[in-house]
Amino acid sequence: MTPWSATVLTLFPEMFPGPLGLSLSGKALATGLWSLETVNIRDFAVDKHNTVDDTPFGGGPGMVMRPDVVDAALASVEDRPGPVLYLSPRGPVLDQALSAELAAGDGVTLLCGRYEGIDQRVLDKRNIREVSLGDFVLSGGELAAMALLDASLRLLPGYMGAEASLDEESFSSGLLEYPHFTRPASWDGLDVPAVLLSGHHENIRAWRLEQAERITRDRRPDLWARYCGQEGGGDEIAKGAMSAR
Ligand code: 4GY
Repeated sequence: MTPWSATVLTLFPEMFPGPLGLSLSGKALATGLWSLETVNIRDFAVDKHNTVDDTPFGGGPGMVMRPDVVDAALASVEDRPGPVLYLSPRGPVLDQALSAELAAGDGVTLLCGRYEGIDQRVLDKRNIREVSLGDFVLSGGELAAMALLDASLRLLPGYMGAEASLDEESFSSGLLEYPHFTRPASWDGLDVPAVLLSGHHENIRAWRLEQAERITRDRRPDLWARYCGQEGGGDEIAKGAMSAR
């Protein structure tokens, strides 16, 4: 089968696969569930010094990535499947819905900026979507690209071991996760909630839903409001999401 295709345009291809080469994502890469191609933007430089940046028009600090170089790099991967995304704090924030949408497609191309960013004309000409991880500034898009990839990769069919299930976790339900416990049942004078030892699956499901709702209400009023406004009643969604394996 064709692997899910990740293409990353970067000035630092040596950063990849990085952490994505380890653990489940590394296994999935090795077994061909997904493929990774890095494109070194510097390979598309046109002068003898392989220049990729230049000073900003209008003045100010730092350097800007040259439109001709970045455009040539993008032209070299035009036939890759999926959308082209530019990792930038200016974009809408990545969420589980976009991660799932990307995972359901054939792949993604990620454009990683450095310095002060990329000449706006390339982004405009190619109508490139921007996606943000949140309201902070990284030194470059690479770490954000890895995080975005990780969030989609783990949703690929066949990524998880048989015992692990995604559909009762945080965000598939619109709720934050309920608390988790493992052995020993009593540790350091702290006991695991008795209901979890009861073997009463309906009570366990109800307790977990109640906990997830309380934590979401207390910590993330924005998620709580959305959850309460969900079509067809939150109960059904939550019940499905919280159902025992
Ligand atoms: N936050 N979410 C982010 C970022 C680095 C200079 C523009 C973020 O996604 N990416 O901070 N990226 C900057 C580096 C060019 C992107």
